[in-house]
Amino acid sequence: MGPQQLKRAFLGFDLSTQKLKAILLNSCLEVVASAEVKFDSDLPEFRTVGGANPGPNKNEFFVQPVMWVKAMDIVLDRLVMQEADLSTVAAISGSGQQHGSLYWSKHGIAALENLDPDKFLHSQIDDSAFVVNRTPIWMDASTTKQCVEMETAIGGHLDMVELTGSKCYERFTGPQIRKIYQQRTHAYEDAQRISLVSSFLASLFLGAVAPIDFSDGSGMNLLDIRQKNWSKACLNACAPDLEERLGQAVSPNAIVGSVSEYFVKRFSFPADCKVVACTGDNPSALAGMLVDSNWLSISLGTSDTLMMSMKEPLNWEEGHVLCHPTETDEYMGLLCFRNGSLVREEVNKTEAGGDWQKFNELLESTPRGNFGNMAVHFNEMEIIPKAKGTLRWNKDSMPHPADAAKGVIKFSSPEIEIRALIEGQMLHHRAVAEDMGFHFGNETQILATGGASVNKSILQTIADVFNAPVHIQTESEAALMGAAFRAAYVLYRNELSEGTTPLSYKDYVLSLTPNKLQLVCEPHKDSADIYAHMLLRYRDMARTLA
Ligand code: ADP
Ligand code: XUL
Repeated sequence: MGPQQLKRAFLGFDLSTQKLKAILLNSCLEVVASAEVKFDSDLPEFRTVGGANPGPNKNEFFVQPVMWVKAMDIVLDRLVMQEADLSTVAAISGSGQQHGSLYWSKHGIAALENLDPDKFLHSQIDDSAFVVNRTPIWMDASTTKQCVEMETAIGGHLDMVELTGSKCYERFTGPQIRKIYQQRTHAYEDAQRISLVSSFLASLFLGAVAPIDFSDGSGMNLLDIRQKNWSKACLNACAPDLEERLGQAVSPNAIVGSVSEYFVKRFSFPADCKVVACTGDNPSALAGMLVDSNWLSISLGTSDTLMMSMKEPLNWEEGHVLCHPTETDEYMGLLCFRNGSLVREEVNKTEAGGDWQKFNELLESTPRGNFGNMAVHFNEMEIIPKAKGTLRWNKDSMPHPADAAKGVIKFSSPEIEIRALIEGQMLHHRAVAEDMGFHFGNETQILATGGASVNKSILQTIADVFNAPVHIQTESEAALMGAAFRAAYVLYRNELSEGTTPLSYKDYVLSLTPNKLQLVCEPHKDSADIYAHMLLRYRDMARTLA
């Protein structure tokens, strides 16, 4: 590395459900600064709960996009207050919660292209920048009708799976766009461009609407994941003149341009600082994990997600196959469970006064298997299976229709409630992963990331239920790290002289920084027996609710 390269830094962002976080890495990919803005507490004027606003109708959830713009103003100021030297940032990339869609007005695009460095972003990219100022996000499950219509139009759900890697899911962007087109036709017609949350993040830095990348684009039911371009059949099934609103999709390994003058003048970014295509939070987390194919990644954020690499796209009837964020001829499998941290938080509040330490003491004070007490908590409509409700069974409950559906009203103690919740969640994740064909064997290793991965008692339950060792990384926020690593890697590839074979993403990152994996929990010897039996019972419970 030359002296100039030694002074270079890389900036990553994660615009997730509950917060916007930034991280600055030096040329050895070590963290030198970070800052975050939590939507509920730092921006109370938007009245979000867990980063989202419930909509007027059932199963609707949205965000006012200007909240995210304001968060960007604040997070950049917080980085500057830490004396982060932004004049050395050679490349930026980002991760965004998947599926959400933003609808740019003509005025909004003009504002983005002509930002005045003396003013905040949010005073220029305000409500009028978007024709829909209640942007639907991934928690929205209100588009069942549009899902059916899109699948029918292209020949059924199996064709949708074959083309786009997923059957139609309510939160996926295609059905969401179709709902806007049907219910707010004028707004759709006025929308000049449509961004995903990730490409919106890139757009802010670029000073122009940035392209959508293949990997996050795979969460829309619109992209042909093999051809890596928009499927005409899906576009036609969704809304008219959609291709011009989406723009051409690009590889996640693309540089989409340099930062706009606004960032050069206001924050002293170098004028040639590159903006690397931003991607979805789950692909970005996979990029941040740097692990082999025998690893199952479990992200415990607002949603719980399971991720794995795939050489070939399998046709999963449930779950999702996405274009891989770094190995562009490969794929990734993704299972998303909606009832993750927010349910754990709620039970923590009612059973342990909101104190995680107490929650853990109670969890640890009960034996594995919980005396046969088990629970399913689908507080909001779950994604797989599509079911809502709570069900508790004790050791005597039987999978007979009358008895099963009723279950037990409440368990006899907080510790039993807590263990039933955590074991139930993890049994659910394991059952679905197995149904998708993921094989758990002696070689299986688990990497846990996301907010709840700091909780060792929860991780021990994961090790036991999955009967596999659980590891964490020193930096628990894989999506954020993935964003900054990708910025560095894509710049490296771009600067290679012609004819040189680039290192793979993983080899490049690991040549600069070791993967700081830490083994935190190993399964207990009796786990395989205990949970094999519970897994069968769990399947009966989930079937009862579905
Ligand atoms: P997202 O990326 O979806 O915005 P995070 O990955 O930041 O979310 O995770 C946030 C969640 O982490 C919170 O909802 C909170 O419940 C959970 N969390 C934070 N600390 C703990 C803890 N000690 N034990 C369990 N969960 C925790
Ligand atoms: C994935 C999904 C969520 C969001 C928010 O399909 O809906 O994981 O990406 O994290």
